[in-house]
Amino acid sequence: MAPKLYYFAIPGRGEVARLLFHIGNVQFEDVRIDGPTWPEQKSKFPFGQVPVLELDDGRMLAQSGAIGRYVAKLAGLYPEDPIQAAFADQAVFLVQDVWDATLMPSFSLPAEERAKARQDALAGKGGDKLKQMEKLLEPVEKSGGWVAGGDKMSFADLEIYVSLSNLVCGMFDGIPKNLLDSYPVLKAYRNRVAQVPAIKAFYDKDGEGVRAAFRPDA
Ligand SMILES: N[C@@H](CCC(=O)N[C@@H](CS)C(=O)NCC(=O)O)C(=O)O
Repeated sequence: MAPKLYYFAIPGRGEVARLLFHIGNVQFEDVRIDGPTWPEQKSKFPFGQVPVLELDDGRMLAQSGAIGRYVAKLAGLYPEDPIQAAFADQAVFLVQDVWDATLMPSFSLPAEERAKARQDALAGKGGDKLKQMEKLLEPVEKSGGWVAGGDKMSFADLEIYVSLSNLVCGMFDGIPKNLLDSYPVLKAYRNRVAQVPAIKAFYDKDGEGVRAAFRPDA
């Protein structure tokens, strides 16, 4: 049996694994949970959350970071060199910092206060984190290379690409769709990753709605 990836239909935290399976040409079942059926399904997952990868022996692997690294190894997108793997992780943890500074605090607020909280975050700590990401990616973008170093795209490039695309996909009030115009390095890098043929092919097939923001030059 091919592994089953459980997540909602949105890109969210499930998209990196979906892309890794696709790029690596590794068989999997993309189980897209229908929102209204979630409450009755929640308890079958280890921590009551998704993404979860059900392995062929029935074991359930939770946590997007663990799933991403496992599937990256299957797909050949996990750096073999330990230092490159560490730089890949450095970038992924910075992605988490960006997310924590721009969006996470707003989720605990009432819906009508979220847009303002996100705008304030972008003007403060969230914007600072995005600038740090620009600094990290500037030499990468200049050389046309990849964030772990070496000459090969890794799962960390996908993590950055997916998180930037998620950020501007229109799902989060207060985060403008043209946010990356203010971060030209991030914009250029995101667009370059989006042009990788296997990634472009994925969104040529499944690039409607919020996934339009994952296309090249979105
Ligand atoms: N640390 C977990 C967080 C997972 C998480 O927050 N999942 C959300 C969707 S993005 C979820 O399952 N929400 C439904 C719920 O908590 O009931 C990961 O990275 O996988």
